[in-house]
Amino acid sequence: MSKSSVFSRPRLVVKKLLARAQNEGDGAVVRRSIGRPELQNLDPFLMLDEFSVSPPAGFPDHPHRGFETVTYMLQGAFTHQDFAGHKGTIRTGDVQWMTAGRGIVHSEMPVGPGTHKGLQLWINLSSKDKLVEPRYQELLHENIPKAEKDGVSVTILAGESMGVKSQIFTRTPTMYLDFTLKPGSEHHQPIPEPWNAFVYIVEGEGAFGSPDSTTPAHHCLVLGPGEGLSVWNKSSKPLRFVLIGGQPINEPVVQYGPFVMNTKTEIMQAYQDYQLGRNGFERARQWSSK
Ligand code: FJE
Ligand code: FE
Repeated sequence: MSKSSVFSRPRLVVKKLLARAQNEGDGAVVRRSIGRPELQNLDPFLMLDEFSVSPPAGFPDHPHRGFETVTYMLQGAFTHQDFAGHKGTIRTGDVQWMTAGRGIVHSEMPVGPGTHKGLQLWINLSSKDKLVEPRYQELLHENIPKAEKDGVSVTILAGESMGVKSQIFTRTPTMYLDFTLKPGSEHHQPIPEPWNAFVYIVEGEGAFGSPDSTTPAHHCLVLGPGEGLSVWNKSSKPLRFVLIGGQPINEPVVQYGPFVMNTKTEIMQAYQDYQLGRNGFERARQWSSK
């Protein structure tokens, strides 16, 4: 018998949701969990998409303002190009942490044949950070900290696990952990008490919060309050999932597609700035990706 939990107040699953495939961008397919009508946002998170894209599909030229996008490749490669001349390719295991701040216009397209897969997370910025200068943090797979113990391996994109810390700077305090559990293994991960947190299952199946009920891939599990998450892999196959947590911002969220601000007036301003090429969108009018 597996012990029930090492936490006196374990975080239990309060909401379970299947991320069904839907079309997005230009011919791309995404499984959206956070950001779908039943789960509009989980402060500070606005969206989590598991994307699956084969050329010529992709996410052609589009703007962002007021939040961060975190793109984590699971398979294949994606090239981004933006209106300020930034260009880069991320491959399996690499991560791009983009602070859109006051404004980015970019394209995100797969490179090479086959199916390209990954996760894109949108993290809100607090009102004081919404109009910061855009910034990129890009990490190659080999430079992302990892830890392993007793059949549990973890890649630490943000935050800390098993005594290992990420160097990514998160304007909104965030943890982003990618776990793989071998059959028969278990893990108990502390999560800061006031934070919201959720799990997205990438592969296999696991028991989350309590050992008696299991959940398969492509499900999102919202965690309730408590000290941390206990997880068990009681199946005969590896279990891979991401655990994402963040400090709530507790401010009003007004979203219009790729613009996320605090008020309707600010949204109208963002839309106008984009249309007219002002306040951070100066390069938007004459630019297009190659
Ligand atoms: C977007 C429609 C979109 N999920 N996952 C509307 F498709 C997008 C968008 C993405 C996206 C991009 C990648 Cl690389 C991965 C994604 C949606 O680009 F921003 C809006 N507003
Ligand atoms: Fe984008």
